[in-house]
Order: sequence, then C-alpha cells, then structure tokens
Amino acid sequence: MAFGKLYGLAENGRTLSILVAAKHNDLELELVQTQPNAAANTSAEYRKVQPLGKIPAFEGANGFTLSEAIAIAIYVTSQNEKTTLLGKTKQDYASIVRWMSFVNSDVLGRFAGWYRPLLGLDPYNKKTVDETAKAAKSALEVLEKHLTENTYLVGERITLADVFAASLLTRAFATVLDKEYRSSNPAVTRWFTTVVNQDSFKAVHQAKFADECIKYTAPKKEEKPKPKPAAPAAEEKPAEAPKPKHPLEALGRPTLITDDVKREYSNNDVRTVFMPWFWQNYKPEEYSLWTVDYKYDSELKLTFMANNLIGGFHARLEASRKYLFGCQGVYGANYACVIRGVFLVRGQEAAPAFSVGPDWESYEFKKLDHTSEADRKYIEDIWSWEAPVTVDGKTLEMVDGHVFK
Ligand SMILES: N[C@@H](CCC(=O)N[C@@H](CS)C(=O)NCC(=O)O)C(=O)O
Repeated sequence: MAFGKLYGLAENGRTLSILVAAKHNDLELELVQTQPNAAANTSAEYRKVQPLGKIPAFEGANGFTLSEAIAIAIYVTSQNEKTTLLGKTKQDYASIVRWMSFVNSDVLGRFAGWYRPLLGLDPYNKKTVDETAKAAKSALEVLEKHLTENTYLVGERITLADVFAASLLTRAFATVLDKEYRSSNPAVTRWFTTVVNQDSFKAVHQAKFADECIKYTAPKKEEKPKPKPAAPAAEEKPAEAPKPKHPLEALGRPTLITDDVKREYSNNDVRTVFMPWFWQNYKPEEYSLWTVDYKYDSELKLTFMANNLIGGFHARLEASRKYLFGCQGVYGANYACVIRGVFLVRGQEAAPAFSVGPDWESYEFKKLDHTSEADRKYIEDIWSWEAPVTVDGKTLEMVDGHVFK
C-alpha cells in the first residue's frame, strides 16, 4: 500500500523532488495528477491539504496532510530511519534545509520568470525577462561558487539538498541554461549532471539539456486559414548557407509535396475542396498524421497567451517547415483552455520533425489512422477551424489558432 498520495505532476520540479526522494528510499507514493493552477484547484477538499490550491501537497494513508514542498520532501525522506539523504549531523541537517530553502525561495522563482514568458506561459516583456534572466544567473552563481569547492551541496555524498535543488532546476536546464552557460559554469553543470544521473532520479525523470536558450517569438498577426498565402518556398530550394542535414532528408523527395498541400489548403474552402483533395492525394507511405496536444493545459491562463504559445512553438519548428503542415488551436475560455492540433508529418514518426523545437516535449503526439472514420472527421474538424473539441466531457469552442505552413 502506498505511504500516501502526492498531489502534483511528475514534470513539476517541486513534485519531482519528492518523487525522487521517495524512490531513493523505496517508499511508495501514489501520484495524483494535479495541475499547477491555483485558480482551478478550488475544491474545499484540496484546499484543506494545500490552502492556496498549489502543488505539491501530501495526504498520508494515515490521514496526516502536509503542504510545502520542503516539508513534504523532508517528511517523506525521514520515513527511512537509515536514510543518508538527511546528512549525518545537526549541522548537516540545517545546511540541507538552508539549500532547499534558498533554491525554493530565491532561485526557482527567478528562473520561472525567465523561461515561462519565453514559453508563452506568462506575458512577455523583454526588459523584465532580461532582468530576471540576470537575477536568475546571479542566484545560481552562489551554487557555482559553492560547488567549485564542494562535490555536493552538503557533505561528501548526495543529500536531499542535491535532489531537491536539481529537481527544481530541471526546467531551467531544459530551456535556458544552454551549452554556453554550461561551459562557463562547469561546477553547477557537473553537479546537476551527477545528481540527475543517479538511478533513483533517472527512474522518475530523464533530464534534458537545451542546446540553445529558447527564444521568444512575437506572435504574428494571425492568418486565418482562408487568405491567399504568399507562394511558399519551393520544396527543393537550395539552402542559402550550408546547414546541417535534417534527418528527414534521408527519406528523399516525396511524391506529395507539403508546399502543394499548403497551397491547396490556403486557396480553397477547407471542408468542401481541400479535404477531398487531401484524401485523394494523401500518401500514407510517405506521411503520417498526428494529434499534437499541449501536455500542460492547466498551466494555460489567458487564451491569447495560449495562442502566443502555439505561435512560438511553430516559429521554433522552422527547420522542419518542409516536413510539416498542420493547425493548432486554443479551445475554451480564459483560465479553462486547452491546445489541440493535427499535423501532417513526413515519415512515420513525429520526433524527427518536431524535435527541432526545444519545447516539443511539452506536446503529446498521438498517431491518427487515416482509414478510421472518426480520425478523419477529427482531422477535418481541427483543420477547418469550425468544430469544438470535447475534453473530459466538456465541449470547448475554438477561440483562435495558428496554421503551420
Ligand atoms: N511555497 C509552496 C509553493 C508552491 C507553488 O508555488 N507551486 C506552484 C507550482 S511549482 C503552483 O502550484 N503554482 C500554481 C499557481 O500559482 O497557480 C511550496 O514550496 O510548495
């Protein structure tokens, strides 16, 4: 039987730290998927466990409840009397709490203020983001300095301080702490890499490292699907400068060219002309069809911000432009919206085309079956921008969207 329930999300740093600590001590926790959206987590029952409706929160099998990531992480870890994660001495223990508190209060918020606007999760203001980025890096200098002289945050072996701090930094390393940052901050990079490569950590989360800091892309004035497009670049147009080969180059030139699909889509009524044309010309041996849905809908706030998020995602897919066509839309209302989409993808896998975008793993890809009536209808609904989507039994109308062409 599980020791208790942990309300949160495995991808959320604060939740992750507790899951890793539990794994390290072979303690079973039941993860109750709870989105980090205090505005949505309003039930009186949840508020009894986490008064502000945030995550993480803990509810023991014995009825004991606890909020605050640090407290939960310590409580869960201390269930193993022999744990090494809480240090050897009272000074070790106090130092562990010191680093946990520092990262929870003075580091995580600054990084979130840097990457959240870039990811389109909060409004973007260049000056604020630049200042926050500086503040985030300067907070991390404290760790760089400490870890230049010490292997771990406290003592000579991994403690809860390391597990907790590294967990809270996973999204920063996956988005903004790029290669350049890592090469000029070797100590914090060496430490983070060591901690996330522990078996107990890897069993819960595979850390990612951004090659380049993600960039904010200003949303374009939205093109509705109907207007005539500028003629798309020819499929075989030679690159201006020598660029590294895209893995999908290996598939060769298809008989169905995405530029033709894009042109047909832009120039015709979607339901009555484009879709019949598409089904007639679709080559399942050359392409596949995928739903591309945002994984963290509950983090979405205002619908225009969700739409900016789609715009940024599409802009970051530039290197795969000739291998993709699709639409993604925002459905629902402010504080209750989702992102749903359908893409035509060169090849039979989604990853080679989408992984050029550093935020591609924020999306869930499910292959559609072009021979299934239901899937064909879904594709037509999403591409025509006309139909609502149903999520958890609720009908959500389309608000806005982007066409990737
Ligand atoms: N002091 C709390 C902060 C918890 C917190 O801010 N959680 C974030 C996710 S990491 C959240 O739930 N935010 C939702 C919101 O503010 O709407 C703790 O340390 O556990």
